[in-house]
Amino acid sequence: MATRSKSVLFVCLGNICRSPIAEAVFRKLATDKGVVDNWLIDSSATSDFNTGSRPDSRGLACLQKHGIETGHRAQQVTAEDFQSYDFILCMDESNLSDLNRKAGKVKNTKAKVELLGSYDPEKQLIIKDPYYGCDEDFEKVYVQCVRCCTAFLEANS
Ligand code: WE7
Repeated sequence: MATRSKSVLFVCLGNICRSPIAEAVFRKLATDKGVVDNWLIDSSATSDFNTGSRPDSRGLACLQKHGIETGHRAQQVTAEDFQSYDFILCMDESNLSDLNRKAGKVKNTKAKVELLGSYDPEKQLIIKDPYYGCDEDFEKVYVQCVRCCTAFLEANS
């Protein structure tokens, strides 16, 4: 398989809570499987509100607890992303409608825009915004991301 022949962009509202966790988890899983060089992996926001920010400290603590680091800075999804990525995977119905509205303004879109939760073997479709939640809510996001990213990677290997 050629280098970075497949691509996935994880997306949530601000790119500081859920999508940086999903990105870091997917990169770890792909690394452990020895297939990380096949993938372009990134994460972005539907909103520009947090552009340039580091992930939420509670999310960083959660990742660190599981032995994962990230130096990600928040960025907003671009029109080009819909033309270049194979998959744009988001967290909730609000993300999905924002992304589909943005995609509708772009010519020659390639990306499959889907809920990351649609890959969950335990069928929890929505990965809820933990922004106003507690550490436990971030842990729940992490566990959902592990289940979904494992299944997504398996489905695209
Ligand atoms: C969030 C957020 C999240 C909510 N990350 N923010 Cl204050 C605001 C306004 C527009 C866009 C963004 Cl991103 C933010 C900051 C960052 N996960 N979740 N805001 C949120 C959650 C429930 C109800 C309302 C909001 C703004």
